[in-house]
Formats: sequence, C-alpha cells, structure tokens
Amino acid sequence: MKPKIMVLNGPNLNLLGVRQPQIYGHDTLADIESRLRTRARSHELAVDMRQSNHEGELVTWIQGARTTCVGIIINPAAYTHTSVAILDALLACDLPVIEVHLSNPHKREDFRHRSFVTLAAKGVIAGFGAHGYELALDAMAKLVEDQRVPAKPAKRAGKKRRTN
Ligand code: CA2
Repeated sequence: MKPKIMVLNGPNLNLLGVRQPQIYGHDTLADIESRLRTRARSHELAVDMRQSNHEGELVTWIQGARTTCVGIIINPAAYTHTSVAILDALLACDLPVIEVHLSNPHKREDFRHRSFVTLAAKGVIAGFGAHGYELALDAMAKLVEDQRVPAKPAKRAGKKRRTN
C-alpha cells in the first residue's frame, strides 16, 4: 500500500469555486482533489482529502491520521486564526504538517495575520490559489522521502581512501 497523506480542509471550503471566486478562485475542492490524486501517483503516494465545518471533526481526523498517514496537509480556513484544539492535535500527531492557504492572509485583515497552526507546521504555502495544494504535496513528498532514506554519514576527515 502507498504511504498516505491526509489533506484536511476547514470551514466553508466546501463553497470553493461556487462563491467569492475573486478571492478564492474558480476551482472546486473536487477539482483540487482530482489534481492531487494525479500528482500523488507520480510521487508513489496516496491522498485522503476531507473537508469539515466542525472543529471537533477535524481534531478527530488529525488524531486518526497518526496511525494511518505519513503526513498532513491542512488548510484550517478560519480555524487557522482561532483553534488551539487543532494546534494541539497537530502537535500530538507527530507527523510532518504543511499549512496551506489559497489567499495570502498577510495581505488581508489584521486578524488573519496570526496563525495558531503555524506553530505545528514544517512550512506554510499561501497566496498561490488552488495550486498551493500541489506545491504542498511536492514539499510533503520530499519530507517523507528524506525521512525514509537515512542521511548519508558525514565524511570522516583524516586517512584518504585508496582509489586503485
Ligand atoms: O486563504 C485561505 O485559504 C484561508 O484559509 C481561507 C479562509 C480564511 O478564513 C483564512 O483566513 C484564509 C476562508 C475559507 C472560506 O472559503 C470560502 C470559499 C468560497 C466561498 C466562501 C468562502
């Protein structure tokens, strides 16, 4: 079985492609999921993409990912700026986490400038619209690969090896 990446989406992202396309673009979550599946295949990975409008459900999914997945990509939407519960679940899951935002929250209202989730994230991808999810998957594939292949031992100084 291919290693699986959990891709989580927070509240209102089910409206993607339907409302406010000037901010969030024309792609629906289903469009994004389909492109992620194709991209995951090229990395020998699988994706499990989910959306919820409920904080507790996202927490439960994060807890479940601990034993079923090798990484989490998350767009926590508005919970980014409010949820200690999601932060704590991500810290406890002991998996690499990448935070994604369609828009660049730093170009928007002040209250969007603070992210609780960033404290648990290896990195953040923001402002590239739906393409950000694919960028996140590429970054996650590299993290997972680097974890799998042990780092090369540092060369020892001193004695030179014979080459003949
Ligand atoms: O830019 C992002 O991806 C956000 O996570 C989106 C959140 C917002 O609260 C964050 O500050 C930044 C809002 C998601 C709402 O999604 C909608 C999609 C289509 C129509 C209406 C809302």
